[in-house]
Amino acid sequence: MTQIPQDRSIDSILALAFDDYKFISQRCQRYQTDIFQTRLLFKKTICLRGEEAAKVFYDPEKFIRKNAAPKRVQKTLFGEGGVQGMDGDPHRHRKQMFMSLMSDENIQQLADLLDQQWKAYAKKWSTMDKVVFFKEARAVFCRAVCTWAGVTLPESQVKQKTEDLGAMIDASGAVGLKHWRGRLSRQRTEKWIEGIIEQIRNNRLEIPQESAAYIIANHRDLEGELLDIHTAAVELINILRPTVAIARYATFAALALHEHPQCRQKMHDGGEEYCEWFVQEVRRFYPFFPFAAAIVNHDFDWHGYHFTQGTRVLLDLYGTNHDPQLWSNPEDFYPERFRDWNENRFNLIPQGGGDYYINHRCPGEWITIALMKVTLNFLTQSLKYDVPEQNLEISLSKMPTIPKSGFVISNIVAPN
Ligand code: HEM
Ligand code: MYR
Repeated sequence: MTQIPQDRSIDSILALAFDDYKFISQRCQRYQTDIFQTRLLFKKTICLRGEEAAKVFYDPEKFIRKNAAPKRVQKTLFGEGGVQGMDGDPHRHRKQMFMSLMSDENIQQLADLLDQQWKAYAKKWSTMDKVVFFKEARAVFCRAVCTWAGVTLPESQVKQKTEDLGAMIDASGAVGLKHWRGRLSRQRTEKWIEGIIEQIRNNRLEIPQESAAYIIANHRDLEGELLDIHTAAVELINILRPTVAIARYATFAALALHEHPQCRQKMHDGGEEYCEWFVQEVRRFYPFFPFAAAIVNHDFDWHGYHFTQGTRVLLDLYGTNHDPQLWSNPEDFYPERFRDWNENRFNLIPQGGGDYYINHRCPGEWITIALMKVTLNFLTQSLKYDVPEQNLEISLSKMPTIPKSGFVISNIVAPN
């Protein structure tokens, strides 16, 4: 057996562990390896990067997810009792519930709702001096997804609900006040959504049978039981929160258009195909979900290294998307790289890898791509705006990160 390279530079320093997108890849570079061992959050942790690593990481025989996410992430981002921490047949059954929402027609409906919201917001912005695009985008996505999912969202509550869904995301890698704000936002949101589930079950809220809220409220587990009300709420929030999270990619896309103005013309000339490359490049290039976590299910050997049952393993998603062995000039933003991309399930993994139905790969990846396309069409074909002087720096030691200014736009002209 080869000894797994050891990194002793830190021992469970939370800030470092959860606060740097380059944490894993820098050490891989330093030790000339795609695997090393360290201590994070007081536990021995193996860090992996790259396509081969992703292939083994997504073998459900070798890795499980129960208790893989730190409690602080469960209390804020994921919730407790949801699909992210499940394994085996119960996981597959729960995952099927999410995948059943992802038909082309359903996704198109959400895309249309988002387009309507963008255009309504553009009208409002045209009466304002300037707006912070990221903040506005969150409300746009929140309104669209609540309507789509069958979740009643009174006008008076849009601001609070948007902030709460956003705060859960912002808290996921944070410590201190931001973390506690995220916990509170989750508690408040769970209470709200539990009420919605209850209303659906008591026939006090009539919503379409194909909507997410209806399907989740009526989902039965492998024993034929309805989900308990808290778990149902956690899963419905697992639709709402990540859709609001797409506002971050929308902001990165707007930034990419600003920093690479030649892409606008290409978007116009290149149609659907170029737009798709652009979306993929935004998802590859910008830092968002840093790594996925799992636990070794039973002892096994891989590439001469020994993995011991119970060890926590992190797969570097951001690092794999920037792996020089997979991507030429990975630090360049270059949508055309997707013209002859050697596509497989383990090389472009901003939303996880492997199989949607069997693994923990994000079931919302098609929604994400569709909604980013709507956003790009809106930004390039409908909206006119200026980008004033501002601090657009993206800190890689903040998780999750966003351009410092939130991307301010001004002199906005809405489409007719
Ligand atoms: C899982 C990222 C959008 C629902 C995941 C995972 C990542 C991810 C990295 C975990 C992969 C793993 O553990 O192996 C993102 C990003 C998004 C996004 C960056 C864009 C903003 C969405 C959307 C939805 C969604 C739009 C639903 C409408 C979920 C669910 C899981 C998941 C339910 C858990 C799947 C499972 O455990 O089997 N996502 N996601 N996500 N995502 Fe997303
Ligand atoms: C979602 O809401 O599920 C999708 C987007 C959330 C991104 C959050 C990024 C930071 C996560 C840090 C902790 C990861 C622990 C496994």
